[in-house]
Parts: sequence; C-alpha cells; structure tokens
Amino acid sequence: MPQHLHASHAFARLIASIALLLGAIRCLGSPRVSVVHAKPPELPIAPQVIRAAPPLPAPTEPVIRVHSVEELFKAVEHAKEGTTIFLSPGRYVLPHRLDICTDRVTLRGATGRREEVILDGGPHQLGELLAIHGCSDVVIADLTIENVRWNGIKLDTDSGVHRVTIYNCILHNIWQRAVKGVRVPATVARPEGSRVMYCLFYNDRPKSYADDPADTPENFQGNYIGGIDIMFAAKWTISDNVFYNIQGRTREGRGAIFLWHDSRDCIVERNVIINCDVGIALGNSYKPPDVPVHSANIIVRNNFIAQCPESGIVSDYTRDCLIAHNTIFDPDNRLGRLIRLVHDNQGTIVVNNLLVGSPVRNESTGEIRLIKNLILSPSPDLFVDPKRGDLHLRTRQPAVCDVGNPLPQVIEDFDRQPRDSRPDIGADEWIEEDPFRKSN
Ligand SMILES: [Ca+2]
Ligand SMILES: [Ca+2]
Repeated sequence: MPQHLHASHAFARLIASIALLLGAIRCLGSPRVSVVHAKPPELPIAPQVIRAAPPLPAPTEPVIRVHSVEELFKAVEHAKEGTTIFLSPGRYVLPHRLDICTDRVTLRGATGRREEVILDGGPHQLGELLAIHGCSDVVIADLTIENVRWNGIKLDTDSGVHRVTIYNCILHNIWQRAVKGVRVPATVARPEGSRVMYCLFYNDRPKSYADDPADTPENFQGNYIGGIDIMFAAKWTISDNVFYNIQGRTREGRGAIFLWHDSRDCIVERNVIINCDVGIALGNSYKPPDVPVHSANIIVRNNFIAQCPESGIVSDYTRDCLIAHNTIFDPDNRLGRLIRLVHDNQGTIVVNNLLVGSPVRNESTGEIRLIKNLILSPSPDLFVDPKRGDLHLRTRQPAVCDVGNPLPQVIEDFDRQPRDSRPDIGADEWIEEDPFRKSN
C-alpha cells in the first residue's frame, strides 16, 4: 500500500475510533430508558366506561425527542415557548422533581399509549414528581406518573398558572394528591381554564403510613389522600376521567375530585368514580374566614359514581351550583351519604339524580332545591355492571325513563347522546338501539 494511502486509512480508523468512544461516553452519560412492555392496567372496571381519548393533533415545530432522563431534564429546561417534547417509550426514573416553567410546552408520550411512557418517582422517593410553575398553556399527555409520596402533578398556581391540559394520562399510586393546585394570594390571578380529561387515577391499595411520612397518627391518620384537589379554580373542566380506589388508611380520605376555596364556573362531567372514599366534593367543612364560599356556579352532571362510603357527592359551603343527572350506586353506604349537603348551599340545585341506596342527605342550614331525584333499591335488572362502574341502564326502566325535568344545562348524557324532550333520571339517557350497551 502506498504510504499516503496507508496514512489516510489509519486516519480514518482513528476517526472511527474517536466516534465510537464519543458514542460510548454519550451512552454512559445518558443511558436510554429501559423499554417497558406495558399493557393497560387490569382493573375491575367495565371497559364500556373507560373512554378512549381522541388523539391529539400532530405538533408544530419545535419538536424534541427524548430517550433518557438526562435528555428529558435538558429538554424541559431549555425548551422554547411552544416546544413539544416527545418521550420515547420506557420507564423514566426521576432523581428529583421535573419543573416546567415555559409557556406552551407540551410533554407527551411518543406513542400515544399512556402506559408505555412511565415517569416513576418511587426509587428516589419523590415528594413531588412534576411541577408547573409561572407559565401557562402547558400540556401533559399520553403518559403515566406513578409512585409519588405527595403530589403527582403540582400546579404552582400561586405563581400564575393557567389553561393547563392534562390529557390521557395515568396517575397511579400517588399518596396525597394526583393533581394539586395550591392556595392563591389575592395579588395573583386565580388559575383559569385548565382541563383534566380522559385520565385514569388509581391506587393499588388504601394508603398506609409507610407511603407518606408526613401523614401521621397525630395529624391525618393516613387519610390525607385524594385525586384532583384545586383551590380557587376558575372555568376548569374535569371530564371523562376514571378514578378507582383512591382510599385513605381507614377509608376517610378526600375527594377523587375536590374543588374548594372560592372555586367558580367549573364543569365536572362524565367522570366514573369507583371505590373511592369521597367521589366529588364541592367544598368541605373547613372554610377559612377570608373564603366567602367554597364553590360557586359549578355544574356536576352525568357522572357515574359507585361505592364511595364517605360521600358520593358532597356540597359544603356552595352557592348556585347545579348537581344534576348523576347516577350513584351505593346501596351499602354506611353513612347514607350518596349526595350530602352540609352548611350553607344557597341557590344550589340538586335535580334529576338517580340514587341506589339512601336518599339525598340534607344537613344544609339554608334553603336548597331538591327536584326529581329518584331513589331506588338495588336490583339486578337496573344497571349493566354497577360494581365495576357501568351504571348504564340495563333495560328500559319506567320509573327512570322520561320522568326528569328538562334542563338547559344538560343537553347530553354520559355517552354524549342527546337528551330528549323527556329526559331520563340519572346520567344515562336510554336509547333503544344503543352502541354503548354492547357489553349487555
Ligand atoms: Ca327520555
Ligand atoms: Ca345513553
């Protein structure tokens, strides 16, 4: 081989070796996440009530794809406004909290299958896993957050956080609040226009003291746990979610959905809540003097709620709320609290709800309007699969169908089928040829 060719060959080999070495160093510094072969969790929930989320539209540039924990933190830290960060499938073991502080950032699982991208707080015993701070229009979608001592997604709403979308996520084994919005001082705009949609919230078992060292026999007795807990929420939508087994140590936890501290103008609809301690809480009995009312002008409609022993729906210091067309199955409720009204609930209306178990429990001090709520005894003919959350009517029930009062605020049912001019009581409008009843 001529001398100059020999030299260039050696040079090429050297370059190749350097490239290999650099690749190896890069791999060492930023190991790819381990691939998970995850399937959707197998839970005793009727598949008919777990709604598939319509896919999100394709993102606009800039788009960043990440494959490791290090890349994820870097991408979030340096993201420009409007960036979409796609996470490759795998389990991301986070060493500390991930903070999003930039407007219009989207954090999204790359495959659209939420069980394939897991952000795991367990190995490092994270108190909080993801925080959104001082920014708006953030989207979290198509991923799982699990094993967190306190808050899964923390909205630092006291720093100005608006129009967040949490979409098609799983929040699993979160031991205080899966989604938390904090107290907001009067100088900061209340968190407005956020949405939590098509998410699955579930825990494997009731909370224990070992899950959360901050929850002790001296304070909350292991019951400081709930799903979505937002203070000062304005114009939020919480819809099409499923909540399963959000339970305190002695089954005295907080709401799967909990809106309080002067929350206003929100909609809570088409959620399925099974075996949680409290289903939907508008307010609670602790009201600081500077909060005039816990919940005002909030609509709770077309929800399926099964077996929530502390309360299916509780309304406690509310004003002008509408609790309409919910179906609640809880024949063995120990406290008789399928719908419970406590303290002052001026202007709140409870109408067209279907309760299997005890009637509305009205402990309210003021006037409240209870209209056309129907209380039935359990019967195997009534619902498709009540213990697994499917509270669709099994057959056409004369006591239920066509006897409700028409309401301008409720023009669809749980299935988004139109209400007819003679609405049925509860969340399901009976339609003779109904595609949503195929599990029957
Ligand atoms: Ca009807
Ligand atoms: Ca229907």
